[in-house]
Amino acid sequence: MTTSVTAVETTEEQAHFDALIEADLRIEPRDWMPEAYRKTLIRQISQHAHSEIIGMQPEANWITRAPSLKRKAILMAKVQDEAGHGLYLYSAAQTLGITREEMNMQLIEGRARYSSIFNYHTPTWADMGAIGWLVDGAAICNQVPLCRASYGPYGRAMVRICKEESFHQRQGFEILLELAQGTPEQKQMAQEAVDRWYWPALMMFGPSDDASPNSARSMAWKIKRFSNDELRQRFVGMCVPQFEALGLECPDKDLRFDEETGQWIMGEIDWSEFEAVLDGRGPANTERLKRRREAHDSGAWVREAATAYARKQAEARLAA
Ligand code: BYC
Repeated sequence: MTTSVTAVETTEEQAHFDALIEADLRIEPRDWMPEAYRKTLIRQISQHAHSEIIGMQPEANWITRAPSLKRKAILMAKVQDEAGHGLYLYSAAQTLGITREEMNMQLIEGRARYSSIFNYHTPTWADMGAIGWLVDGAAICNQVPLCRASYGPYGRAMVRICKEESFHQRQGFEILLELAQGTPEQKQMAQEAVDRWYWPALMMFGPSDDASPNSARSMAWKIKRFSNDELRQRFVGMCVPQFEALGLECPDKDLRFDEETGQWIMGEIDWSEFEAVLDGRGPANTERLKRRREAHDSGAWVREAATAYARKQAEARLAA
């Protein structure tokens, strides 16, 4: 008897959930949701949060060596923004019933994914430009549609994140523009950085649609609004005129415009490189996780102090 009542409730709840999705309304933390929807969101949002946190490292590498005080201040603000993005996203994931500590442990124990893009090195100042322009540019392309994700806390977090990413993208473009218009050596440095980051930025969008196991369901649930390939295509189309404005060359030598579809057709992506990075064998995977673990360990005293302070405050409130 109990089982069938539960079954009826679940069917009704499922129908209500389906109706909300169908009507393009939002699912909120208090709402019933299928377990698979909850799990998918926890997976995507926590991976996204981890990407923001690990993503601080390649740029933090240049804070002490930025070429001017102005550049240093801008870069510090940008890296700090990424930390903020990580925090909004962890908070959004927590509304789905996972703790911050669990997500953190998944990351530092190497059980969680974060974006492949942050496993590459930043050998020159121009890499700061290439990251801002290409990596934040790709992030905006992918994330603007996420502002309309069906899960309320995720979509709302994305609105602010996207505003900040726009600033990041423009500052990266401006770094590259200045270098591209500088001495031949500076222009060369800008070109080499773009050569390093272009293909990995295309890989940020994930595997091609026919190799993306999660896309169809995430799109049916309106978490993702466009497929990986659609967003990658949109990004390439955005980059072409910007390459021209910068006076830099696109590293994709097979890129061509298709008059019939009005789209840019890109050359072959080296998916074996993407798979290696996802498998932990990218240029910087090991050092990124090592650095994250060190930061976690060296921050232990801060967590202990904050916990002790909160306990004392609670005790004082009880005693009053
Ligand atoms: N890297 O079925 P698929 C930033 C995984 S940070 C690593 O297509 P899905 C910034 C995928 O997780 C912005 N893994 O999956 C920060 C899945 O594995 P699992 C980061 C990847 O989820 C600092 C498997 O491959 N942005 O902007 O439908 C400084 C199959 O893929 C990647 C986000 O996180 C990858 N590139 O689609 C500067 C955006 N691609 O979990 C800038 C939010 C795929 O099944 N996330 N995988 O083991 C998304 O939009 C989606 O999760 C993805 C993948 C498009 C990335």
